[in-house]
Amino acid sequence: MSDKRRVNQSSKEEQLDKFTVDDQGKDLTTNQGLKVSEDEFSLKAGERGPTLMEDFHFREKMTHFDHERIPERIVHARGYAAHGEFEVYESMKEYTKAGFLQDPNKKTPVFVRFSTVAGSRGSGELARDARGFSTKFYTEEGNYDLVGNNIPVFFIQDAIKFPDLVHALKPEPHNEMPQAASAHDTFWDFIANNQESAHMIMWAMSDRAIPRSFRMMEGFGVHTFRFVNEEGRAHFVKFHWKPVLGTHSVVWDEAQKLNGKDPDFHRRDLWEAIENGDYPEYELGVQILAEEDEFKFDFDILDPTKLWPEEDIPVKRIGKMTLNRNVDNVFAETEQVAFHPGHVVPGIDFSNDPLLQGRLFSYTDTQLIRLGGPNFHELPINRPVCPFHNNQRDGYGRQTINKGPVSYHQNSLANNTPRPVSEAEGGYKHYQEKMEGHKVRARSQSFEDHFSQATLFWNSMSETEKGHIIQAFSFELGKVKSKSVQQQVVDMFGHVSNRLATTVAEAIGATPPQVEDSGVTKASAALSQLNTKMKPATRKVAVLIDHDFDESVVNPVLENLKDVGAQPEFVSGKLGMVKGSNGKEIEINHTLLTADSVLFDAIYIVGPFNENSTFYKQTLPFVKEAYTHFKPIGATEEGKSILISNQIEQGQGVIYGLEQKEFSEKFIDAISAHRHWDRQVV
Ligand code: HDE
Repeated sequence: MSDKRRVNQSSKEEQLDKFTVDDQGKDLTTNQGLKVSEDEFSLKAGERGPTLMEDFHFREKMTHFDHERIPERIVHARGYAAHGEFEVYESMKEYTKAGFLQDPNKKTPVFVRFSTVAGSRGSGELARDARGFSTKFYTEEGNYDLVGNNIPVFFIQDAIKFPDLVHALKPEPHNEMPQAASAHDTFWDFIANNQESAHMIMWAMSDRAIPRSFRMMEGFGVHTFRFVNEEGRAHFVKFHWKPVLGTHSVVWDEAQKLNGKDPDFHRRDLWEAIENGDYPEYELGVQILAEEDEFKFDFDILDPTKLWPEEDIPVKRIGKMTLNRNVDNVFAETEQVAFHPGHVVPGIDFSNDPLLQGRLFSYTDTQLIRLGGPNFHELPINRPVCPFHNNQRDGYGRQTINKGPVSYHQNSLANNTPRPVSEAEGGYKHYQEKMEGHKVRARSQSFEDHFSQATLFWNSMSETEKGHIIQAFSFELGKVKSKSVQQQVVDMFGHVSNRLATTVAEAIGATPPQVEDSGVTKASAALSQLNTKMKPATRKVAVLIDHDFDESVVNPVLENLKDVGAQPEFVSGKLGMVKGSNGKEIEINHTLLTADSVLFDAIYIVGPFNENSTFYKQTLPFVKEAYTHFKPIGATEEGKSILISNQIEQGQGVIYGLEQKEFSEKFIDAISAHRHWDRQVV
């Protein structure tokens, strides 16, 4: 058992321990347990002769290797996960009987996988894309999966269109380009011809699609679900995850550079935070709606292209999830975990959202091909922590040894066991919603307004965020080759905002839209990231430093940064130690060859600089790039020359020339602000 595991012992940890093996220090054997005496040379007929068939060790080793890969997920292939726990703040008894939402003293183990949607398993993590946010709660009543995204709405209203959407989004089949990108003809052709996507596209073109960190993004269950209480009374519910660090993003130029400098940027960020003990935290929020209020809104609550404005239906924060342990093995855990929105527990039920209804089929189906058969629930990461018994048998890779002759229901030989359990004893009972209607292939009229909430989103953005959305559209459509598709998209978004569509039309050489926008004037403050929490904690600060740095100034600043949880990392011309003016030694973490400004949240320019040195010459563009990405920059008296050479000393969020205490305060404020959008870009 590893040390990190001891910190967080839970029923799920104990279960995983039984399957966890440490090979270190052990003898090498075959899979049959036979000790192996030689693992470098195959068995040959003579030293220079052919390899022999009877070399079972070679055959076993090679065969296993040949079969190491499984199909990647058709969507959400690139993902990363961690273990943690969830605690509810107070009993939710009034609304739901779900066991894990009753007792504030109970900790429920969770496993969370974050992902991008479009890219392959090896793609860069900073793609402009929605992020998956899937949580498996290992409750005492069975596994509950909340399989959400970091965007609260979706592209389409009916699951039957999902294969079309994904075909259009994925690399084009004739040349398999572009990877992990929506900036191409088929995607935008789909959008223009399936205009229910308008609202989701507004989110996908916004900063939400390029998060700074998995730790700094919201999660949403997207669909309307149902809470059902002990008395059988139901409420509609929407689920939210609210990150304790706030919701923050990078800028698009930075995202593209990060994909080259560190395509693992998001997983590394999550992994390192957990290894450092900076456990990511998210509050679970719910919007609750009485059944009788179902028709009180100007949108249909079953329509997954609509959100419930938080100002109209407040988000009640009901608990907290903490991610506190990295996986031991990415394949066994992250890759083999199988989520399914249909994994529910008593007290949680579905709505008739036609997108959700289709998902309830797709997820098990996909695991059958991906994980190779119907026994994927036996994989350690997927096993519930409560017992499970039924008459399902056999299939590829079956591990359970079910005893006895009886594997059918009803029976007398085993006293009709395993037996169905009444609702009172915890048996799941579907909510008895009254249904009537004709069998039709149709979209409800109440799903036909595609633009009002897209405009609501646009209205809710700050000027900076609107600018980013315009840039994103101009980038994406700028990559589209078909003039007709470009024009169709401009015309479509004319319904959302004339200003948006006209500015984009100008940027891409299309004709401004000739349509009226939706006329919606409402805005929702909760949608703008400028209204999120601003904190310096876990922000990475590149300290550009060299020998003879002024310790009396620098040491207290470094202490102040650490006190608020910011993380200084030292960058210099060479690796090794640098010595301060009073002899203090600091170990350098990066050179300007191994680091880049895009890997940091803030820059502290210390120096001193020798103007002829390579370090100085490389520092100038490093700082300038951070400036153009609106990042906070602090400088010592010696570092000031870099600001002046780059002509950025007047910029917002550029801090220098103050006595130490005031400098620290202002610099920390600048770091908390995340980015300084009012800056003139040089
Ligand atoms: Fe998924 N989705 N999805 N999806 N989805 C999958 O299941 C599907 C949708 C989401 O980390 C697949 O195991 C259909 C909405 C996440 O392992 C597949 C439809 C939302 C993940 C599938 C949707 C999601 C998936 C592929 C339209 C946000 C990654 C691999 C009806 C609420 C889970 C897999 C993980 C994965 C089908 C739409 C979120 C093919 C048919 C809406 C986070 O089953």
